[in-house]
Amino acid sequence: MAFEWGTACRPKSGQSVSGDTFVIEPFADEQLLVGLIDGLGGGEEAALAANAAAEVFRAHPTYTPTDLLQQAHVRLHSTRGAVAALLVLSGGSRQAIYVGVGNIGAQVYSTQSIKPISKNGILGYRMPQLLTLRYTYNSGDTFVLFSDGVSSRFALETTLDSSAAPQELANILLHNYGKTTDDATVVVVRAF
Ligand SMILES: [Mn+2]
Repeated sequence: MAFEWGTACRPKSGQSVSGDTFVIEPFADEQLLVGLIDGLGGGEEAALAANAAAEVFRAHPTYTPTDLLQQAHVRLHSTRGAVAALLVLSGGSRQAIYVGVGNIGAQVYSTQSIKPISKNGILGYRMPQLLTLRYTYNSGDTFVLFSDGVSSRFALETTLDSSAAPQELANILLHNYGKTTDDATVVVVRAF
């Protein structure tokens, strides 16, 4: 098993549906497609947009992140739009590829300097020039993707146990850093 993961998600206070969603799709030989999507606004309409993007990503995990985001951009024209980040991990070569559009956070716990950033934009409305970031990771590195309903302050927290089991870490991050004023989602993947 090349990857372990955990996820935690909760809707904005007072909403029953989250406008955030995620994709974790193993494919090919020890590869993993990880996606986090935040539909604009909240509730059902936001969920509709986020789920449309998630469907595109799940349908073709072997496509490049750039192709997937372009496809989602077209697919989301008739929706509220969404922001999204994609991470592709290759277990054999320990390669990580990251491409993000809009405000999705990425924090990587590694001895390597892996600091993914996204370009401003909105799938369905305004596609930026996509930036494909490539890294080599170490066995045991931990990748955290989070929506803007989670405060990025956790990345500065020195007492946080980033080596905790992925599901435990996802729960802790959502509980301690989730904002009640927005949908909040954390995806944690440990790669070996
Ligand atoms: Mn949000």
